[in-house]
Amino acid sequence: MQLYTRATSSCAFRVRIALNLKGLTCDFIPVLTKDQSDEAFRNINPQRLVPVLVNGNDKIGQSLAIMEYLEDKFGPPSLLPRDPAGRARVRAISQYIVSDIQPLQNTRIDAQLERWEVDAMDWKQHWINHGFAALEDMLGASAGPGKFCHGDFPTMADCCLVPQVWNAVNRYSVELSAYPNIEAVYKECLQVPAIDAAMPEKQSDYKQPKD
Ligand SMILES: N[C@@H](CCC(=O)N[C@@H](CS)C(=O)NCC(=O)O)C(=O)O
Repeated sequence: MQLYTRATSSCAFRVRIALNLKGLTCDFIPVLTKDQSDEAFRNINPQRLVPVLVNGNDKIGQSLAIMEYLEDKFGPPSLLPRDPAGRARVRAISQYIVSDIQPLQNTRIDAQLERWEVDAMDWKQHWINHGFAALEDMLGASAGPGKFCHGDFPTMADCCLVPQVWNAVNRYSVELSAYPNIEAVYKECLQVPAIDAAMPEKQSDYKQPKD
């Protein structure tokens, strides 16, 4: 398998965690932001986004779709709980981060904010704090016992939470102590070797926080 990735891409970071948690080996192909608009990369992903996973004839974009593919294609450990309500909860947390929080910080948004002369840092802090307020409540409500987003094992929701929090803290100086549930799960996740190995700083193409 190959993963088109970038060390500081939070979306690729999700998939790196999922691969590690499932114990799957994969070659990483780093993609620079400036190369994503090239014709060559458009042939790999018409959306011009990372990540993209290639497994033989299967070529899959969108981090959630990739994680669901890994879940369907390969065996345990599973990134989803067994019960329908638990699976729905994990997917809801994941989708909230992937669809409602992260897109407002994306590179293409950045470029347009610059054209409109909007303070990008202020924008990002505002929308992350807005998203984290609800995420904090989601983690606190009906979670049942457990150290992670859902229960005592990392799930797809943790694969999404860790990169979003890493970005918030390391790039946008968001004060995590305002969100004790998020902070507790994040700290727990950092203790997991499979998650630690996926951190941006541990990647061969890590240079500086860019997107
Ligand atoms: N919903 C997509 C989002 C992918 C995405 O936004 N990737 C970012 C890096 S984290 C990217 O390639 N951004 C380039 C751009 O905004 O043009 C996913 O979950 O994979």
